[in-house]
Amino acid sequence: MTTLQKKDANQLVTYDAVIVGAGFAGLYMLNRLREAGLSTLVYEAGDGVGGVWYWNRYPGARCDSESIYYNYTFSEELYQEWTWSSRYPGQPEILQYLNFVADKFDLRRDIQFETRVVSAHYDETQTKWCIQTDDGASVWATYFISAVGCLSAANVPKLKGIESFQGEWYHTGNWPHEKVEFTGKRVGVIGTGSSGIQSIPVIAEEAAHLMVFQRTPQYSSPARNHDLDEEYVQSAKQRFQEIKQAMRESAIGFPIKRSEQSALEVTEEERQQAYESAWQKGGLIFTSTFQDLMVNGEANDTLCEFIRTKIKETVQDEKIAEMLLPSYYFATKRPVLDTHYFETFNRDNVTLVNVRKEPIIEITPKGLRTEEAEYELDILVFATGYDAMTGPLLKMDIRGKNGLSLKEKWAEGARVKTYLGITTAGFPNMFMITGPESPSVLSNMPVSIEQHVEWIADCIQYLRDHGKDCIEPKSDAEEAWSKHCWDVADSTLFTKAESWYTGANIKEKPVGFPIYLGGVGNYRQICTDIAAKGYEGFTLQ
Ligand code: N01
Repeated sequence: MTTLQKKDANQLVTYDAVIVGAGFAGLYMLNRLREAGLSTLVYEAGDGVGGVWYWNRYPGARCDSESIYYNYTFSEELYQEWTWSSRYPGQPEILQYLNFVADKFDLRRDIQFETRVVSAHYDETQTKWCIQTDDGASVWATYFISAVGCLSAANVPKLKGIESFQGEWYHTGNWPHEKVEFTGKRVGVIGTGSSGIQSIPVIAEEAAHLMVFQRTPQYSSPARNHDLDEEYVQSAKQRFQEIKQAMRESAIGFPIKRSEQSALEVTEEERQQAYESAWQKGGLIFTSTFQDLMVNGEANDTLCEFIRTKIKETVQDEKIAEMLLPSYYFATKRPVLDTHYFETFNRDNVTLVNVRKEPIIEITPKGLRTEEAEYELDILVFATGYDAMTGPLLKMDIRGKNGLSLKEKWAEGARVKTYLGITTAGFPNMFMITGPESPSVLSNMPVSIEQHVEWIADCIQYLRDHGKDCIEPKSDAEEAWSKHCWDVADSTLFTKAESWYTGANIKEKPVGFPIYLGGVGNYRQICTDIAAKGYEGFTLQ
């Protein structure tokens, strides 16, 4: 559905702003900049809007933020017009929502679909970005804005022999638009993160046999999804302003109050009651049950043990239950919500393989070989995650002043460096929506996206009002922000696990912690204060 004519390579058009990506972030950024009167173009690789919700069509794909909070809040009219059907929105419904938004605000006419940005180079003499796309065309833009998301660079492990596989294989983040037929098939799923755990119970229902190749067992708890009743929906709509404000001022973008008690200062019975109540309610609420779960290993262990007991109670075969017991600190890898995940291992047509104990050696024409056996498969599903946060940005060849590439800049130290997670020194007039070192993936994404979009739009307005051509963070401000970001993370348990949060899931990637954990509300205040001080820490020219 390409609505814009692709530009001829010799016909260089100049835009005020070019945005990469037409998901939650790109759509709202476009709307804001258009309202401000900027000529704006969005490039989108897919043939429709939706971002991650366009690509992630795997069976069982569903968001585990509750639907009444997984919305834009910039338009009350939009909030009132749209009605979700279930507690957690399924992928098809989120995609419908984003299409509804695109139609309501007439966004498609400024989006060029089926076009991937391959490079963006800053030209110091023109103080503009030259952006090149995979159709060989180039355009100029004053502002280059990434809305590529944090989880859009799929990680397909480089396994020997993949090209020889005679069956079909898919990555969950690049799933076909047509239904994949599992009936009567021998299916293998590699990976037990959110995508694996959502898809495994659904595939098991259909497949003749399902092999689950697990490297690290996960703490997963019941989502307890259900249809929403009319009264609940109406009550949320009536409380729009209250919900909006509470999300914006909260710790992680949800209007949830965290307990002020330590898990270690209550009795064993009180602690079990708190965990049982959270387990029965469902949702990502465990870390709110006590204030010290993410900073105190002993406190965290009490929750880990609670969930391990639940797994043992659910899985009938003791040996399989044992294989499914996680041992890292809860939530230091992204906690998972499921619908009948552990119950799935009670089925006769499901086999669990521990690939930590018997590592995968290669993919063969017939299936997959570990150090102990060859497993014959018709379909192989890679639920193996993403090169997160920096991966989507570094897929593009982004070069700032003096030809410095972003890849080189972020490879030079052990850690990524940004100022506020929105900008990075040496790359003037480049903005990253939910970039590394912002709250991003450890917050409710639409809330964080709106905050960044509004901050960026206000910043551009400020530059225009003050006759400035460009903005760039100072190196010392960036150093201080990156250090602060790391110090906050390192005072928690989050840095103690090997996870995609730290980059440990990608072999050649420097390990760090490019997520700001200081809280969504606090972070918003920091960004607002910096803007109010005339963009403190930035050079404006
Ligand atoms: O990816 P993951 P995901 N051999 O990285 C394993 C969001 N999301 O797509 O833990 C064998 O979490 C890997 O093992 P290990 C959400 O933020 C949200 O599931 O590295 N195994 C792990 O088990 C989520 O966290 C929703 O040892 C290999 C799995 O693959 C994020 O996206 C739904 C391997 C990858 O898990 C990513 O989730 C879906 C190898 N070579 C996603 N390489 C909802 O809102 C990797 N693994 C519900």
